[in-house]
Amino acid sequence: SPRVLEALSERELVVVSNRQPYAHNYEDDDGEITVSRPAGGLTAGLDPVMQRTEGTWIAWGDGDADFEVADDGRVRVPPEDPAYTLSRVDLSESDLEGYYYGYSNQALWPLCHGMIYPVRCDGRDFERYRAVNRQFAKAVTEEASEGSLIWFQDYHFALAPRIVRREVPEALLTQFWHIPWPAADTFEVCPQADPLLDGLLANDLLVFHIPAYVENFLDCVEREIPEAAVDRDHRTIQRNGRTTTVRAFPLGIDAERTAELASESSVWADLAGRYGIDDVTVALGVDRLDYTKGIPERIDAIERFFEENPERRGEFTYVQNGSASRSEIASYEYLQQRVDAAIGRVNRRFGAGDWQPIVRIDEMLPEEELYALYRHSDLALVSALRDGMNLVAKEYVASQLDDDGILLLSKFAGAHEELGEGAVTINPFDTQDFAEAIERALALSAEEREARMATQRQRVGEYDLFAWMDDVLETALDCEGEPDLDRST
Ligand code: GDG
Repeated sequence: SPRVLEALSERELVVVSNRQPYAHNYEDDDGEITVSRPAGGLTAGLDPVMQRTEGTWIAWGDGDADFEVADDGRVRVPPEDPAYTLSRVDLSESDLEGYYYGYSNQALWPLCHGMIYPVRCDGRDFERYRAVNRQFAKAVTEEASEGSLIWFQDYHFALAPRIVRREVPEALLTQFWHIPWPAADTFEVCPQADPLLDGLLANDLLVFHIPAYVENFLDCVEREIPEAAVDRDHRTIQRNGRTTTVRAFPLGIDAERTAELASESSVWADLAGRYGIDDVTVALGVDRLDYTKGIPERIDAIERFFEENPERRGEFTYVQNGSASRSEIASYEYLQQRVDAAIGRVNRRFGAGDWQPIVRIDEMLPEEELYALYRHSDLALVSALRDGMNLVAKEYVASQLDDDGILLLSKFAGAHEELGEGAVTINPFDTQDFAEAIERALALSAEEREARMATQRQRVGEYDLFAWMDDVLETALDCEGEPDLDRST
């Protein structure tokens, strides 16, 4: 909005995220440098804002790959038309192990998804996490002044706001938490609960995807920090004379761009031929291979579906697109083996001739192919056991230019809040009902499919990435004076 852009022309915007918006890679053979484009939704969405406001982006990055400006880790981006500064924080192997693979992904990730079994809150990892948060905070304070708006992304930086607050007390601090916040009796297993909450409460504004996570967060503060005054009506927390406002704004996607990509259907024929899915009904799953996404549960439901609907064999294929993720961690390696074994089992059991019940695409697809797949899939299966939002659900909807697909959506994904109306809702833990839901979805009439998808597509188009960004930034600006208590949910 004009107000946000005007405000940001007067104060510097500093974004802090683990992943960097531009990566510079040396080509091995000729020593030439290639630059990869912004990866993924939020990064791609923030990039134009950064370009217009001349901000600074701080992220983990390999200092060796710098060009143009070396030594201090700073680079001007985008390379062809430099508009803002990318400042990279160089991390050692042991930093990464403790901070990223350790505390972020073995303590906070499972904990916030309510999965206690894989949680490892090792105090040593936490010390690395703290040290890396200090390193990022230092990079922030080198850039920021009292007037800056500092925007932390995600669970990698729960401690940095407190450190920054000490150095620049009057800066405006905000954080977006991309994953769920768990119930208080889950969070309390964490031995570092207090410093984590203390770090987050240094923000003026803390944003989650949906109201349930806000409520959980307020419960945790009430339970763990008795001296904090939690105002349930206004969703604010007062402590030591400072206020933290806590809000829910569900992250959106660039729906217009998605529709453009999906309309580019020339790649479909080639892709469908390559994977042998040209003349079958296609159900699609797209996930990082993560135990929160409910992939084995989905394959069990597919197996049950073929068991109970033998007439579907030979004419229905489930396509699983998923690249390996965080493989260094044992629970991820185990998941990958489990998924491989399950797919092998179903394909051996039902496969016949050229037809495969499950087609596995384990490479990272170029965007135009992913969007062709979205557009041409008859069903999308999103079966997360817990998911902060799940952008795949929104990307599928925004790609349905003919309003003829159906989204099967777990009620445990944040996206269900907005897309539940129109989706076929599933509980991924209920294999029998999940299998029947696939059959129910296939039986819907064209009119019914169209009505459901049109409702969803309207929502995703209206509350898109840019509407979301406006809400977050405007609310952050409001936090400076009296918070505007009416704007959000
Ligand atoms: C976290 C939260 C929250 C996947 N395969 C390919 C590919 N992708 C892209 C998708 C999508 C993204 O990866 C995955 O986003 P999700 O939202 O589904 O999941 P997480 O990675 O777990 O993200 C989640 C999100 O943060 C944002 O706040 O929604 O709840 O867990 O954009 O398109 N992209 C391409 N090829 C692939 O093969 N090009």
